[in-house]
Amino acid sequence: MLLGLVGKPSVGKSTFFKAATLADVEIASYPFTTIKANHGVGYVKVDCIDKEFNTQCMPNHGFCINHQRFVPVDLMDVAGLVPGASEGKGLGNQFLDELRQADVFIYLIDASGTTDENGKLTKDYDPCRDIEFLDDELDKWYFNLLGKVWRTFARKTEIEDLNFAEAVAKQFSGLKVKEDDVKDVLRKIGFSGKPSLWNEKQIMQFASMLRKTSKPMIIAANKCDMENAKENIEKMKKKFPDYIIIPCSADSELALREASKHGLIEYIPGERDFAPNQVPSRSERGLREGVPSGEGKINESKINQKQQEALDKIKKNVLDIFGDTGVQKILNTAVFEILGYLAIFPAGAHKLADSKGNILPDCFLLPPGSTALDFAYFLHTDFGKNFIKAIDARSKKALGKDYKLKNRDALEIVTR
Ligand SMILES: Nc1nc2c(ncn2[C@@H]2O[C@H](COP(=O)(O)OP(=O)(O)OP(=O)(O)O)[C@@H](O)[C@H]2O)c(=O)[nH]1
Ligand SMILES: [Mg+2]
Repeated sequence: MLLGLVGKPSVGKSTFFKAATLADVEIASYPFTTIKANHGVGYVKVDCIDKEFNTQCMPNHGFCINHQRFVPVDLMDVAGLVPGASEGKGLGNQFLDELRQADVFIYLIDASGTTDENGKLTKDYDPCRDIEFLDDELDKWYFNLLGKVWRTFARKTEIEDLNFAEAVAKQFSGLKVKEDDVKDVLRKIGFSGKPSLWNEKQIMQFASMLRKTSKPMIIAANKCDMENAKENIEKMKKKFPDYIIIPCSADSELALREASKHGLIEYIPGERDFAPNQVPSRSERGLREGVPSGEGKINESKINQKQQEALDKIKKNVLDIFGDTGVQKILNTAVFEILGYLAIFPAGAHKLADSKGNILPDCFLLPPGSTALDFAYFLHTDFGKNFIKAIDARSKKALGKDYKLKNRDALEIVTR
């Protein structure tokens, strides 16, 4: 699964990417800092099932803190997109081709209204305009890809009497267009007449709807830590009631994750608070080292005053107002709510460890509608071919091949 970050220059795409992946990427306040795409691994957060089984998991991939399991997902950060990109403005939109395989787009918007449409510093810019032009440029990107081959392609499907939806899905499989998506779009637009005879406006409408279906999106209303952001977010929500808009401060999340990485604080991504990570007080150290202390407890925080002030600001301007920094919520909403993926734990009905003794080593993300048999095939083709039943590790009940998986299922696959 691939999550693609798109947005105009200087909105914080690379900051979001870095906060989510902790990869070393360039971040700067001037437009077009990123030219070459960044690829990395971020994580979605799942309530780990280890707690229910009274144990501690040992993940092969990702990690688990306080029974919160962080499952890897691929993220991509690309160059900034400006209005007129389809006509070659800015860096054009060719770089979007790298995002053809994206399953979902995260639109980064500068909710503070302090960057103009080209990513330059300004005042009182209306962020709603960014949503409009991004939609427009992405539609044009699809239109250009479809339009180039449309007449020849459509005529061929008509002459050869092919199933149109299937043919479209095949032709544009590089865009992750699925047959059901095409059917859905065709039903909604209800054009009569042969597709080879559609006019430009009709092809554009089709391209736009196909884009929205095959690349659903979520809006990260970034820089929510800044003045005016809250008002602007309300405005965006009012103007685009059908869009999922989540306030976000990528910069704050980055600061928290880095502080946590360096042992300054204890912070679990997505939480509404963090705690100072204190070195043992002198009295504790004294006791441990067998030296009588005689002193009261002295808290020696590792955090210096400047760091403390920055953390206080994050708490006051972001966490206390919005509940979290938004980064983790955006990744989770994209994967579990928009795409409807399911987190599934392979687990023996009577043994949670694998052959090496690792407890609940895996948690996999499966597409919506997956069945027990799909899960078996996902694990190994031989498991699929030789499938007898699945066993629910919680209830120990047997489940047939058509059993529809539920989020956080723990299953053993029994084979012949
Ligand atoms: N206040 C605030 N500033 C932020 C936030 N996120 C990013 N920034 C700042 O915005 C500027 C641009 O950030 P980048 O991450 O480089 O933006 P980008 O979208 O990747 O920009 P391009 O690569 O040029 O397209 C930097 O100065 C960041 O520090 C945030 O949540 N709050
Ligand atoms: Mg960048």
